[in-house]
Amino acid sequence: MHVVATAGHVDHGKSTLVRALTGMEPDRLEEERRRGLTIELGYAWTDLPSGERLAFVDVPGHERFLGTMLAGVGPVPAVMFVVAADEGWMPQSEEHLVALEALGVRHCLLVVTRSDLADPAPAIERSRTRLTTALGGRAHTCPDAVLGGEAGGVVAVAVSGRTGQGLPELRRALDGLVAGLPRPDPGAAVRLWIDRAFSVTGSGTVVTGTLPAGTVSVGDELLLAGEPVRVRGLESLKESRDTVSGVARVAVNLRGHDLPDRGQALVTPGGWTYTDLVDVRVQPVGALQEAAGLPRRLTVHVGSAAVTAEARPLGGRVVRLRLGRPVPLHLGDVLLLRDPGRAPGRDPGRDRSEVRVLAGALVLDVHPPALRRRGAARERAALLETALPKRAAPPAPPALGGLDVAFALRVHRLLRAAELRAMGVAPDGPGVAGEWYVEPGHWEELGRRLMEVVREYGDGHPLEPGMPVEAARHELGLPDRRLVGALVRPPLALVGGRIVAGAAGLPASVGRAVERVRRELAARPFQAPEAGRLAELGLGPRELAAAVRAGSLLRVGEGIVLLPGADARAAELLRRLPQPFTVSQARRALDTTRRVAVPLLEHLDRVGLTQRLDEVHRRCG
Ligand SMILES: Nc1nc2c(ncn2[C@@H]2O[C@H](COP(=O)(O)OP(=O)(O)OP(=O)(O)O)[C@@H](O)[C@H]2O)c(=O)[nH]1
Ligand SMILES: [Mg+2]
Repeated sequence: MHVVATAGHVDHGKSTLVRALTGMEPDRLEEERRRGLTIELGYAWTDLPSGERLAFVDVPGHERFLGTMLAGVGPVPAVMFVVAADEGWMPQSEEHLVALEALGVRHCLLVVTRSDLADPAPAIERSRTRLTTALGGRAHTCPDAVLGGEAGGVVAVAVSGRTGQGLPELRRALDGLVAGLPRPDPGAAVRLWIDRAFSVTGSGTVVTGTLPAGTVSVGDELLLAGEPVRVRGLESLKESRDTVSGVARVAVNLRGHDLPDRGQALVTPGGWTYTDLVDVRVQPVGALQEAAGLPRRLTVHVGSAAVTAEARPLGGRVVRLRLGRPVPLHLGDVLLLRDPGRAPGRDPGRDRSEVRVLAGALVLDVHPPALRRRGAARERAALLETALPKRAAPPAPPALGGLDVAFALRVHRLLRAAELRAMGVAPDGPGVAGEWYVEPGHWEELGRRLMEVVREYGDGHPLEPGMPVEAARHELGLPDRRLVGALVRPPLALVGGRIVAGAAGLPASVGRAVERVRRELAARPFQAPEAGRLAELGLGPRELAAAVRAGSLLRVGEGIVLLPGADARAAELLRRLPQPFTVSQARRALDTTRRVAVPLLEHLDRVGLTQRLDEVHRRCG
């Protein structure tokens, strides 16, 4: 199935055309039929010559219902743009076009109707030029844009909804339009913006919307305004279904739930970030010249939602929006910014041709940090601009925005897999540690800083056997110890919960051998490797001397090496013995042999950690 929305000035014949194409009545309300005016969104569908099923979301053209028009167009990938031959391009034609431009809708078919009343040629000419400049002008961002005709502009069809003239051509053109639409991912996270909610006797609450991608099935648990709800039943185009994948019109039964408002969304748990603070990159459209000219108070439209917002320009085109309520968003979502200042009808002095749509806004961050320092706003704007992939020409639809895991990490440096998923940029490979993903340059920098802090710690605490992992985590400002663990690479080593600066400056093969010794010592701290073992590892007197100089090993006697700090640790154990003690008692306490115990005790005597009392006795502490 495909879904296409209508667009165009009031009374230009949108609903008449939908009726003629589908045989269904898009204007369901009695008031609509009485006034001959669309007020609410209308739904109808037909089968095209190719056999593809096409559903229409018919929008109102009256300027007062712009919000409803945007709710209809918001989640829909393509538009049938209707212009009356006898009236030509009109203010809401322009306003709707500017909205499509802002939203990044690039799939558009021009239909000049009421051709029985006037020659369609002038209206085609004027509208085609305008549509092509606004939408086709950025065709390089959308290679499959529906362009056509000799001039390479938007495809145009002349019809009459009254006489039926041109309808077969229109059906074929619609087939061409939907054939060019991207195939959405059925595995994508679901976000069904609710455009209608009602109660059905016996079934309870039903909500409807356009599902742009992903799959909804009966029994699924989704979130509605952050609260879990169960899908009790499902329909698409009046047919009962067990499962529906986008693009599709769907009606979801949420038995027992209160009636939600339009603009709420049903979403996959964990698939979206609910946020009321976003940093965006603004693309002015219509009359707005630059981001700095945005009014402070705005209405933000996304999907079928319209929320109030306060805008704070951060620098260049980057703007921070504080939304009136949290909405589920992804990086790369496109918001439409509208001036709420002058509501139509309430301000008779308003120029009726004025377009209230101001800009499209590409969501760059759904978790922006607080900006406290002077200059922080500018730095933030610069960071976001430089993190953007170079080829992107935002705002563009998500698939075209090119915002991916790498972008999110350039902005945040360090994120959990779940956070990335909720931002809409699910990682495909493994992280650096557990669920953590880190920007590669930052990871390298952290590795260098860890080396530094471990060295500094060693200098400040010469008697300790290395830096505790928790102290390093704190020093580097990391949120998880596992990250520190993953950063420990030679010449650093993890020994008994501490990080020791290993064989820095040694040749790689020696470094590796020293690491082996250090690992063995970590398990049995006072069982110094025997001469045979050292020889086997290629560690002769010269190599051992270098390792000792590098601070990787501690030499306590001829050919006897232990981990740095082993002497302090030995003193700690010896202090607990009944004083004075003998070599044998020390040997047992340290779980070692005389081969090590004797030179180690002599070393302890030398550094003052033990005192020799006579031939057999020593004291410690
Ligand atoms: N002669 C003629 N009249 C038409 C044609 N299409 C629509 N009309 C008339 O134009 C008027 C408006 O038609 P609608 O289809 O309601 O227009 P609309 O664009 O849906 O209007 P809104 O939804 O309110 O924006 C109606 O009186 C229709 O009968 C056409 O092709 N030829
Ligand atoms: Mg209508």
